[in-house]
Amino acid sequence: MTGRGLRVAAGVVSAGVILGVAELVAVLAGAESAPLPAVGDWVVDQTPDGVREWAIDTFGTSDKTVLFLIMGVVAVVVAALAGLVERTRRPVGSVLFVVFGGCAALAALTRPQATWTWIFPAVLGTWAGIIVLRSLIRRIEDFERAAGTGSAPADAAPADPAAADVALERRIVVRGLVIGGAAAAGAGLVGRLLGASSRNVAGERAEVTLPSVTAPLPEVDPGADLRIPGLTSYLTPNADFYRIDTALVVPQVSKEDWSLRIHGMVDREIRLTYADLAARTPIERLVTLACVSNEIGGDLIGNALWLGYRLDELLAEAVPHPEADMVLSRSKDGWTAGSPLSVLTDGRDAMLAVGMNGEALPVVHGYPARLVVPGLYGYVSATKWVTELEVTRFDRAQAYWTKRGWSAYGPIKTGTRIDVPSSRKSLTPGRITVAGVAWAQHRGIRGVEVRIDQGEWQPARLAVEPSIDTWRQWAFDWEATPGTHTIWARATDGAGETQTEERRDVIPDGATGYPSITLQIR
Ligand SMILES: Nc1nc2c(c(=O)[nH]1)N[C@H]1C(S)=C(S)[C@@H](COP(=O)(O)O)O[C@H]1N2
Ligand SMILES: [Mo]
Repeated sequence: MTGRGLRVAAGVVSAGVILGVAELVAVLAGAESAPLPAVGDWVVDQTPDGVREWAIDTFGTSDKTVLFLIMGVVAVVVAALAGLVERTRRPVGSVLFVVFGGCAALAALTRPQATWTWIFPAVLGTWAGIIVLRSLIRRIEDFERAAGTGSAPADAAPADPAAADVALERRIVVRGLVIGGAAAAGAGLVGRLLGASSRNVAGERAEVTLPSVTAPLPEVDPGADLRIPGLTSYLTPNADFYRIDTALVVPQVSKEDWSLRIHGMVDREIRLTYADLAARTPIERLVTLACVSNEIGGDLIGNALWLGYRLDELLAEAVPHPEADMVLSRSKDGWTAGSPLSVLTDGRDAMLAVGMNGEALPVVHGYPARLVVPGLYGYVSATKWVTELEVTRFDRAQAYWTKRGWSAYGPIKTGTRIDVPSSRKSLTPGRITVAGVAWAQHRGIRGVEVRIDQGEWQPARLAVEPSIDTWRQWAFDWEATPGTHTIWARATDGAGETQTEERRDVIPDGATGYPSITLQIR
């Protein structure tokens, strides 16, 4: 390896030391305070809407992985550069580390849940990285002098570099690189493992016994599932439930530390602990959650049995002021949603949920507590890891996505999806069952119709609807004829309103338009 190659390696190893040591310090300070998650979170916050949508469009739910990959590449390039420019007497590379380390510390400080201790991972990591960089560069300069290359001052270079010296100096550098690299990897790994085990709440969650409900729901009517192969099941198992959130590191909130504060425009501020919930009466409800970013035909929608506590009761105890019209819910990681106070208190089963399909909430779905509001898209209602309800007004407060161009109000639009048949299957003429799900949460589904090509709209048969707050399965038997056919579907809600045909994108308040599939029959 030449002096250049060794310098690049020295830069990368030292940057590794920064990140590794930072991970170790973050065990004490908090996982999200480490440079990668802190900068990643900051980038997510600052990304302009256009870029954000492009990223979500292009990478879908792997957008977080892509972000970390890009940050990794940037880190390696900056580190290599720092190694190349560092000199014992002109520590330009170290200065570069200080600048980037400082940015990481600032990014950590701007996180909503940050305390001042959040600067320590980046600061101590950078300090360790610079020590390693300086010591490696000293050895590389010795090597460069011995090899008679590089920019080491000529007066210090031996007049006649002996080949043996060069080999020896190189070995010293390589040994330093290996030790530094091992230390970086070791610190990073230990930091990650310790961090994961010390804060991880998966174990505690597994031990939770949900409260029993005095008025349990009857078993879900088997008629809710048409049992057609390929058709989405009425209840979505937790493991298959879509996940959407801005959290790069899943918040780990212990029920022992959790509390919910209801404050703002209220007569009586309330703080509830998890233990306090035991004295309250829980309810159990079937509710279909949907994401405003769900495209026509998309799968960002799922149905579960939620167990929780009525929000109207909780809010009534706080006594909201008559001028208040919004509840700004806030999560442990600082995300916010703004829900109309009127919707939360109009008698529908808006709840502070602690259970999902008979288990404690999965950690990614908001353990220990989240909001579930029938009829509102998740971005304006379904706050996971919820810790605060601030009673306020729409003209005073803006929630996370509203600041980024999405509508302040997000009632769920009536929609439907065609699940079967799959257009990838080879299909032959004869009877084919077309089936899917339709939803109009809190209004219910009165009908679904299907149209083949430019034919008449024909009614589909409907599964049992156990609750107007959930989706409803439908099916249509079609006598398929040879050729290429396009099949359309549309739903009508419980109020008799049919979904609009007009195709609109998900931003600002949800996609519209009829779903369709095109099939080859032969
Ligand atoms: N803390 C937090 N809660 C959140 C979000 C988030 O980014 N952070 N995203 C919301 C959005 S946009 C949706 S669609 C739902 C998704 O809930 P799920 O991941 O349990 O399906 O959570 C909502 N709650
Ligand atoms: Mo969403």
